[in-house]
Amino acid sequence: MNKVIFSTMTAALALAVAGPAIADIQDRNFRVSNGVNEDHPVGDGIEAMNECLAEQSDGQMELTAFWGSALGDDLEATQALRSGTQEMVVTSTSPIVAIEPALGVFDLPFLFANAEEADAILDGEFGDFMNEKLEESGLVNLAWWENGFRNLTNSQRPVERWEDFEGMRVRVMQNNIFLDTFENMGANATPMAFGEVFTALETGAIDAQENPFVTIDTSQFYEVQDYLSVTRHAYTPFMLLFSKPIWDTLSSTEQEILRDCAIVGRDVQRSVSRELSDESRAKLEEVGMEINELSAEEQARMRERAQPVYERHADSIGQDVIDRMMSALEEIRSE
Ligand code: KDG
Repeated sequence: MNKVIFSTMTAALALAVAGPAIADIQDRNFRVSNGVNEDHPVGDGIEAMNECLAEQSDGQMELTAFWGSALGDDLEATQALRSGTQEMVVTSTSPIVAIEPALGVFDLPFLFANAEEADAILDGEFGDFMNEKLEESGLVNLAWWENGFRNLTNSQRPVERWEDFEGMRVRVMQNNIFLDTFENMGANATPMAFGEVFTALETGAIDAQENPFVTIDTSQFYEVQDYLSVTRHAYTPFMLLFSKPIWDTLSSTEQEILRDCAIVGRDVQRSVSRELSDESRAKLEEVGMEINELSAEEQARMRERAQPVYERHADSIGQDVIDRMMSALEEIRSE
């Protein structure tokens, strides 16, 4: 008889402990949008995050993804989060500087030398500092994912020196720093939402665009571009943003599960992004793009040419933000 009482009490205690956690989780289906296509590494990150959510919420929480700007471009989707009419978006930082100008620090040309630096900055104190700013704008950044190092494609000629940009009609993200960077090189820069780029290249409305190899591949830009110049002129992070008005209605258990699974998704997304980058570069050569690597000397000349952009945009970004970034980078580089 004692054994029955003991096992009953144990079961009751277990339920009492687990109960609040399960009760804290409701059936949730969060919409997440992005401008790239599902075969981009963002798709792998979302899949990994969904598996984690299913496991941690006993199948009660899941993401439904919308691709190719189906719910609007980066800025439109992010505004929907702020108004509480959409739950999540995976967006580059660049188009969101209209909401949080400090994000413009990531657009400064040649800021990061490699992905390791980017990870250390984004996953460290600087990333937390930026996340606090984003929350003031109604956005919860669950994790920093990877868009990647950006390279130029065009339909006119190889770009081997900054002077080769002269007169080239280059699409840039909707961001004054990118606009200034390419105008400063002599290009005719046109700000444009990502979802419009393929058609603009196809019709000849623009000559060029710039994105990581993986995006050039998965968005089929190789079908309408002949030349790929490896410039690595900027590293763009992705933010996995959640609507703060909706976030504030979730239980702490649900919020913790979302944060944990966003990190699981991040690690998969970054890993696939870096594995696929080399494969995409090889594929772009196989399908006939003429690829040139900027020499270290020419990259240094391009970097030097771009320096005035830092001074011109210090006020809009915030000199304190730039100083914080530079000292964080200096610390990483001295390790
Ligand atoms: O949603 C992400 C994409 O739409 C976009 O940010 C990709 O780097 C990009 C670009 O050039 O707009």
